[in-house]
Amino acid sequence: MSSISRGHAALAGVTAAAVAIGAAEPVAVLTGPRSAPLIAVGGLVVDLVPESLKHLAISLFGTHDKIALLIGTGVLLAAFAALLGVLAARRLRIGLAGIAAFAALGVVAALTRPGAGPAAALPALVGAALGGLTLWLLLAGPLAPDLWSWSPPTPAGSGAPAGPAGPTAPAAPAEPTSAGPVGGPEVRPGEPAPIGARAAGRPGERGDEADQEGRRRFLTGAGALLGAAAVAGLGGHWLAGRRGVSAARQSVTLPTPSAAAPAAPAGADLSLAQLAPYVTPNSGFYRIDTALVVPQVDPATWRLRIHGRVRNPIELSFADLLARPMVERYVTLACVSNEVGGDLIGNARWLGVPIKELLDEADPEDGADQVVGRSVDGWTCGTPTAVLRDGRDALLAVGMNGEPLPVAHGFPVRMVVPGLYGYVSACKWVTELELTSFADFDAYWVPRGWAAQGPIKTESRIDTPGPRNRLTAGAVMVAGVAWAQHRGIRRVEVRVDGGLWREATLAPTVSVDTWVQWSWRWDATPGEHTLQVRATDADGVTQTAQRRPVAPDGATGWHTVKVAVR
Ligand SMILES: Nc1nc2c(c(=O)[nH]1)N[C@H]1C(S)=C(S)[C@@H](COP(=O)(O)O)O[C@H]1N2
Ligand SMILES: [Mo]
Repeated sequence: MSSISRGHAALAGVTAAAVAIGAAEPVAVLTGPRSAPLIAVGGLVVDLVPESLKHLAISLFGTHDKIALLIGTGVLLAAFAALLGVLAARRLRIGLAGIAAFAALGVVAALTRPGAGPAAALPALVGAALGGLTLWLLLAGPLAPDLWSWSPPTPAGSGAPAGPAGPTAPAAPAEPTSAGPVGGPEVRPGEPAPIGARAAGRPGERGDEADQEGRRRFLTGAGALLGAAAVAGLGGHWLAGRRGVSAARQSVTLPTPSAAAPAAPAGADLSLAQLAPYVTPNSGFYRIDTALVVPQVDPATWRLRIHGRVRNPIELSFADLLARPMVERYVTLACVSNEVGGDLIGNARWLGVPIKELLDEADPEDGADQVVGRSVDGWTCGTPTAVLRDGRDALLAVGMNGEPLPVAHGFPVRMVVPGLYGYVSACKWVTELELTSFADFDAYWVPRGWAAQGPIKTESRIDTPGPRNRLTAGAVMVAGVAWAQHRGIRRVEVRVDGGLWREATLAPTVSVDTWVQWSWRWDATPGEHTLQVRATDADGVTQTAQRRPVAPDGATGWHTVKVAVR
């Protein structure tokens, strides 16, 4: 048994891990943020979630679980590192082997990220080398308290191990305690002495002062290394941010559209508190993607390839794209993971080039019924070729509400297709449109249990009143939004307590491609009430009451809100 306490050994392990992760960050500034070990492994986890754990994928799909994933990974890593430190205090080789195993995982994850070059292995390798060095320094090198014959006293009366012997120390004697004999552990012949025990077998040679000096040196060293790891990690993170594309985004001047969006008609926005505004501001627009770090795509080097089963492959630069006639359109984007009543939906004014014109030039072969949009980070979506060519305003968008696309929303170029859920149409950071067939290729979410075809379902939502509002009897404005992109909304109805359906007033809207606000004046009576809403699309099809989950192709059911009136 080592004379290093488990706590100190665990601290050595955690310090080594922190140094490994921290040192990798500045390297990742050069090799790309997705090659940083935590991000690379996290990304691998996101992509590899097996079908049997589909519910997990579903929750990842629809929510902002990225931070939770990274924090969870960090906590797990710290626990492993602590354990590794304890093992390494007995046999340094075990610790180094553990670091090598983690490095291998980091290297594999970084190299298998789409678009990764061999340099992506560097952050994990450099991190592992410095992590290993740290472990040696603290447990066997100049910072190791290997001459200790002292360890913190255990509670009075306990000369026994402070806790159950771990699996790492079967039948090993307790750590030396103040009550126990001063001296080193027995070393069986043929076994190398545990680290930290080498010089500890000579009782009486060292006094308390030297022990405390060794302990101080170890803790100071660990603290300094942790500090250096934090500086390297945060500094690297900061540098990576400076290498981002926000400056490039700021210097983009959007062209004037040759076909401007029709002005939103007066009254399209009822401007009620709690009611979603007709146009969603960029800052409040929902964000859904699998990217653990937002891709930073430099417009100066951006290229779009239109290739695959086409007679005339095309390659465009950002300048080429901006030089083409641009149209501006309001389109309401929706996520397939939006629950009934949910807010994964937003309406924006998009500026871009009609995809139809580019496809006409590329001249797809017959049978190439799928256009696969591919993002710089390898994410893919599959859109029916026919939908992109049927005359709707499917855009390669560069502008959102009068600004260049925000980086998180796909800068410099993304797809926007009215009528289809985002996962089959709205590729952000798009760099490729590949013509293929649905029979030949499954895009990102399809093998993960989501439908290959994703037309948006007719839905409606009550925004006001909310379940927590204090309502008083009398006139209450009930209002919300309804959408059936590219078909349009014909009618919205509201009912109270399962009574008769009452027709709501529809606000004017720009086109069939956006949501519409609706309102209904309710003469509220005291008591508990249930409000429900349903929409009918322009084809005359009424939203179904049947409650279905978001997977595989979008939730259905009537949004229901319970309110109390005094
Ligand atoms: N590159 C990339 N594009 C993507 C995704 C993604 O994970 N990666 N997610 C899609 C999904 S599921 C939706 S709903 C929309 C959301 O777009 P937004 O984040 O701009 O609202 O982006 C789509 N485009
Ligand atoms: Mo989505």
